[in-house]
Order: sequence, then C-alpha cells, then structure tokens
Amino acid sequence: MRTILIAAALALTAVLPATAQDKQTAIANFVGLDGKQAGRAVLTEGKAGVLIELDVSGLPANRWVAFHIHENNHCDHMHGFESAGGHFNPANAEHGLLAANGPHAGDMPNQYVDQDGKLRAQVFNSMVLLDGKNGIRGRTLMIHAESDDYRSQPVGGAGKRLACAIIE
Ligand SMILES: [Cu+2]
Repeated sequence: MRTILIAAALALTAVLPATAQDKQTAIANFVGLDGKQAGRAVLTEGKAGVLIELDVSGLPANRWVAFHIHENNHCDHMHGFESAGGHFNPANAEHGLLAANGPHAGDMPNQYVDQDGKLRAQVFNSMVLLDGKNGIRGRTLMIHAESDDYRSQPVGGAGKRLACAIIE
C-alpha cells in the first residue's frame, strides 16, 4: 500500500508544471492598464542571476521603454500600478544603471517595442535571484511608457506604468 501511494505521488509530480515545484523558475503574467492580460514572462534562476524571457503586447509601437523590477506584490491597473511601489532596491542604492551611486537591483536596460506593439526580449539580471535576500519572487515586473535615462532620480524619467506582472 505504501509503495502504491509513493508511486501515485511520483506520477502526480510528473504531470504538474515545472513552475509549481521547481524553485529555480517562476512565471509572471502581465496585465495592461485596461486590466486585461497583456503577456507573460518566464524567469529562470542561474548561479549568478535570473534570466527573464518576456513576450508582451499592446504597447506603444516603435519605441524604447523602461523595464524594471518593482518591490511590491501588487498590480492594480485602476490606479496606474502605483501599488507596485518603487524599484526593488535592497542595497538602498541610487537609481540608474549609469548612476554614480547606482544601480537599483531592479534596474534593467530599456527594451524595444516593435511595429506591432509587441515586446519580446531575453534579459539577464545579475543583481537578483528568485528567492532569499535578493529574491524577486513575489515582486513585480513593470514596463513603462518612456525609456529610462539610466541616471535621473528616482526612476530615470520612465513615465507611466503600462504593464505589470507579479512574479510567482
Ligand atoms: Cu519602473
């Protein structure tokens, strides 16, 4: 009987998606300002950081936009995603990949939205992991309307928040 139970548990484990039990990966579903699903990201932890593969649509075409990790576990489109809080910044640094006293761990390079309003990218952030002290699980990915100037405080002129995704 015991053997059968173990076999059943193993079989169940095999059919669950990897994200449900594999601590090395996470997913994030984007919501747009209209409250509708706008895309998703798959996050995979490596030894030195997290690879973020994202595919988002409904964005302003043909432009560079800021892409950050924000600190809170909340995407409220009714209030412009303000509830996601500021950038993930465990080291209490200044904002900006090129700032003298930066960057925030959640700072990442701008991404280009194509002519169809789609953003597809693969970004590696070596300042974070999925879990633990610099962990981003339970935080948010954010895409803005403007590009990040990588220097000015506190958000690099990134403008409106257009799409938000909780990392889970
Ligand atoms: Cu941001």
